[in-house]
Amino acid sequence: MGRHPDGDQGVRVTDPVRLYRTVRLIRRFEERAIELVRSGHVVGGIHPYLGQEGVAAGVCAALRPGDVVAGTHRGHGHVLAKGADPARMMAELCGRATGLNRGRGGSMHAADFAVGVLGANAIVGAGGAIVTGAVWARRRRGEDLVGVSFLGDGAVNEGMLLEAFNLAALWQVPVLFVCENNGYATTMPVAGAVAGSITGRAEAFGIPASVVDGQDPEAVRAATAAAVARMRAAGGPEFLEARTYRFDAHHTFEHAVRLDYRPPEEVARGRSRDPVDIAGSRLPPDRRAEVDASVEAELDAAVAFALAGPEPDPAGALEHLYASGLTARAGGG
Ligand SMILES: Cc1ncc(C[n+]2csc(CCOP(=O)(O)OP(=O)(O)O)c2C)c(N)n1
Repeated sequence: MGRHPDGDQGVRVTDPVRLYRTVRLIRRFEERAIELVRSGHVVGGIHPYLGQEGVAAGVCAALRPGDVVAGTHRGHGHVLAKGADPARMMAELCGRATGLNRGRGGSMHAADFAVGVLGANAIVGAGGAIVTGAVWARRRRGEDLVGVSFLGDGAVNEGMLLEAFNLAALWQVPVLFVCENNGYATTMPVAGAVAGSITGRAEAFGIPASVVDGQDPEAVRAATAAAVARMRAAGGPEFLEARTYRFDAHHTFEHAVRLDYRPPEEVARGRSRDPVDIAGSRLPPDRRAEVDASVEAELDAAVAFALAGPEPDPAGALEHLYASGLTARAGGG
């Protein structure tokens, strides 16, 4: 992450200013993206990451540029925290040719290999298998890296994730599985879906597991740094359950169709522990105001860049489907 106009140079990754800036950037990016959903520029809606920013920011602050991450359907924060350009990410959400993936991935499939983002992913639990395979293959080629799979509490009941645990443990692949336990999978509470415990899933495969306060970005950074240091030394996987809360809807469709599945007192309690304020309280007020202004300027430019970008040419719809240079043809044969 070397693009922050905010004095990134020479700032250590543990710098509270940098951590706060990432949390604040994700918060305001999401709020801007919701405005663009409402104005019709983002078609189909998004899964807002509001409230969970401390997890992506804390985890990615403990990684190296060459490490890789796989995100989820609620993945904007993961992509931004690992260092993707917010302007190109916003353009991707708007389906523009200037987007990270030429506007073909959109909100749930944004990827940026240049900064180690293997992709957000609409398939619940898929990221665990993708990142385990990618890290295993690249380490066999002699590369020194670790990986992170972000996943929701809903993913812990997916067979694919358990298969990934098995191979990561068996082959000692250094992947940190980060479960963002926000209490719900869509409208299903964890207590109604998860037998046993979340950490117990990983422990059953001999994967060391711990729990962290996901609303405190510095606590997440410290827990990740400790896990990653053990993984780099010993090689095997680890599991981190970050207890967090989703401040907004499961998906922006809920803004139109109000669903009644979270008691108002619970929502108020969840929102009272805001990662933006927790990280911001560690900065002098004037420094926090400077960061806020610089984030706002960066996002003004990002939205302008996104809306100025052309839409992809429909004539190229079948390009970029195959990696080997093969081209697709419309119709059979
Ligand atoms: C394999 C699979 N099953 C079901 C779905 C539909 N689906 C989309 S999001 C979601 C809930 C996921 O909950 P969780 O993993 O807790 O993440 P959260 O939405 O809370 O961030 C489901 C079931 C899907 N996308 N993929």
